[in-house]
Amino acid sequence: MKKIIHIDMDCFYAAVEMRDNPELRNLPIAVGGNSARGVLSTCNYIARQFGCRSAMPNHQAKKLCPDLVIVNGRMEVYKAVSQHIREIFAKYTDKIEPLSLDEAYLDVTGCELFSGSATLIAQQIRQEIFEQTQLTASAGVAPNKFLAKIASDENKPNGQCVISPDKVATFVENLPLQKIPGIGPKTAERLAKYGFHTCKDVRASNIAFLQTLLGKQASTLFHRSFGRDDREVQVSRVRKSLAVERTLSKDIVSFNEVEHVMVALLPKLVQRFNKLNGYHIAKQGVKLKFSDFNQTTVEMRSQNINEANFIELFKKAIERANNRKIRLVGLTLGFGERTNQQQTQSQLSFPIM
Ligand code: TTP
Ligand code: MG
Repeated sequence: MKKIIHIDMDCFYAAVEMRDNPELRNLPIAVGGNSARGVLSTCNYIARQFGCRSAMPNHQAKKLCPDLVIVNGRMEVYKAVSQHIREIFAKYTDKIEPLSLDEAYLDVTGCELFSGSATLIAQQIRQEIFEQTQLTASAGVAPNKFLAKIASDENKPNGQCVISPDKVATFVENLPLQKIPGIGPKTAERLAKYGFHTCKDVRASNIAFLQTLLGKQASTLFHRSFGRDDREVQVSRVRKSLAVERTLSKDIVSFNEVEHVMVALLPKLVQRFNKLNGYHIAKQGVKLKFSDFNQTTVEMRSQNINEANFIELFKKAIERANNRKIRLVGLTLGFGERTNQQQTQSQLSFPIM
């Protein structure tokens, strides 16, 4: 039986801003860009009471909460804090899988501290994070990754939740399906139409029927509904690239349509890149998949995320369409050897979303 801790910082970017600017502490605040197209990266818990959420357009958030203070993000500070909390994790275990700047799985199965009590280890890690960074974290403690992740959300902010092996069955039974990572709102809605609301409903069904609704996802959902997850904590490897792509609901043909999709994908690429720590860009690339399922990629050297470069690359890629329609549009970044100087350059040369 494994002991997994999932740690997740509370309203991370916003918490850092409140820490560094005490005037903001009792106000509803959000972190985001100031551009007209801007969306919130996150917001503090005061703003959440008004309904503000991550990824919400600025103007919509302002409507819900007219006093909302939107501050610019400072990625370099968030990255430094992220590095700091990872150093704290490393004191407890070397089996650490970071999921983003503010979130990680820790496997503490072999850890002898506190007579091996994962509950007390999690408590201690959160306390150490608070003492060293003045920021709060929440934790989930469970026998596997899936349950630990759900648990860390249960008592947010500044709380923790333990699902001991004997509690797994009861916890999972009444778990709403949309709480399961990987089950998005649309999938949950589809499942609900067939009477699947909680894990109990899924358990009473079978993989074959679930497959007709979910395809490949069915078997995972079936196992999760019994609280089963045998995925190991993956100690992170060096990344060579990052890609975001979109399969279109309807095939497209024109360059303008491709450009339109690119504009929608770009903030996602920037956001995913911002969440990585210590990578510097060496290449930009694009990908098109055609209606016959063949695909083409074009790339160029680049040290930052440059919109004009993507446009040039798509112009080249679309020349290869030969009357085929386009079913998928993708953007990629290739990473090179890390040097501190280049890293700083690339961080400064694109907007923080
Ligand atoms: P989360 O852990 O999802 O959110 P959070 O830490 O702000 O709030 P919570 O207390 O619910 O955990 O994401 C961590 C950071 O990642 C968040 O502070 C900002 C950034 N982020 C974005 O930039 N865009 C997004 O859509 C999301 C979800 C997060
Ligand atoms: Mg968080």
